[in-house]
Amino acid sequence: MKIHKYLDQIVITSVNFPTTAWLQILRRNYVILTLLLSLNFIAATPAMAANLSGDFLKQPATEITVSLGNSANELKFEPNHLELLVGKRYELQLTNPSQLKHYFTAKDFADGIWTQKVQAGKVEIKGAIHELELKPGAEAEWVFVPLKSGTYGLRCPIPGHTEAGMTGEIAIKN
Ligand SMILES: [Cu+2]
Repeated sequence: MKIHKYLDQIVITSVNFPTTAWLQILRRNYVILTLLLSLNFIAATPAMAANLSGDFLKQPATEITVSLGNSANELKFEPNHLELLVGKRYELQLTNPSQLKHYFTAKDFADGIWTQKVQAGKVEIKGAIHELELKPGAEAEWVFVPLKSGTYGLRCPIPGHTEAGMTGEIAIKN
């Protein structure tokens, strides 16, 4: 398990936390990564997911790093095109080396994959994830297996960022 020493707290939105738990989390002043989770869990049934995890967890994950912005604060994903294969296990390392907040938003892509986990600091999140928010200096690791071929759009929806070219494409092939 990778633990980034400067990433020890995250906030999960859209999950029903008791209010007090929320307040405790929000009081931490070094929250640097927010994961926005959707509660629409993936189309795969629990039985499918169990099978998938049994079969797919055995294969080593292919590591891919995508940088959200860069140290020159250019508004782009690097790389901005990913090619993935159905049935392979991937470990997507997301980093934000810029001084700006960015999102990794890939709504349809999230419906075409099975997410094993998203890990940020000491917290692991399970379930379908459509959008990740990375504050400056944040890192997150997304482990998944593509299930459906297709070409999926990627963008950072922060006002002005998509328009400036902070977009990308994720191609899943059979
Ligand atoms: Cu951005």
